[in-house]
Amino acid sequence: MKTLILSSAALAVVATGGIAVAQGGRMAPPSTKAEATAQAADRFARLDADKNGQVTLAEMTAAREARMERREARMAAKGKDMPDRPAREPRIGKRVDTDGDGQISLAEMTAQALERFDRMDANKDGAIDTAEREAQREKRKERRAARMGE
Ligand SMILES: [Ca+2]
Ligand SMILES: [Ca+2]
Repeated sequence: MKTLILSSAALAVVATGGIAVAQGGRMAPPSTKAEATAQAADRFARLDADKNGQVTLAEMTAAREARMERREARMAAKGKDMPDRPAREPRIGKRVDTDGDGQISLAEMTAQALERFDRMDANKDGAIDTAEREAQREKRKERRAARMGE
């Protein structure tokens, strides 16, 4: 279970490539499109604090700050300091905000989740199998190593 938690935290970092959306950090990567859709809906519900059906940059920033605080509390409970990492500012990327209104709708968030799913689903059978998951994990490691080396 521990590795699972770690890998979904890593996924959250990767996800910031498109949108700096807060992932809970406890969600396993989706195995099916239905799961990917459900996770997008979950995430959307968490982010859309005022429940108006749009996620604004302010809502993303608030979610990010809450996440950082939770992480800091978790680290403190273990007697550790937060790793000194440059903070990524939340932003609403054009890749997810496809209608360009500066907010993210549920449809936009779902579309992005499915797009990511399709990228992982190398053999296009509509499911992410272990091999595909492994491949994704490797890619993630490489990308992270590249970032750290910057
Ligand atoms: Ca909202
Ligand atoms: Ca939009």
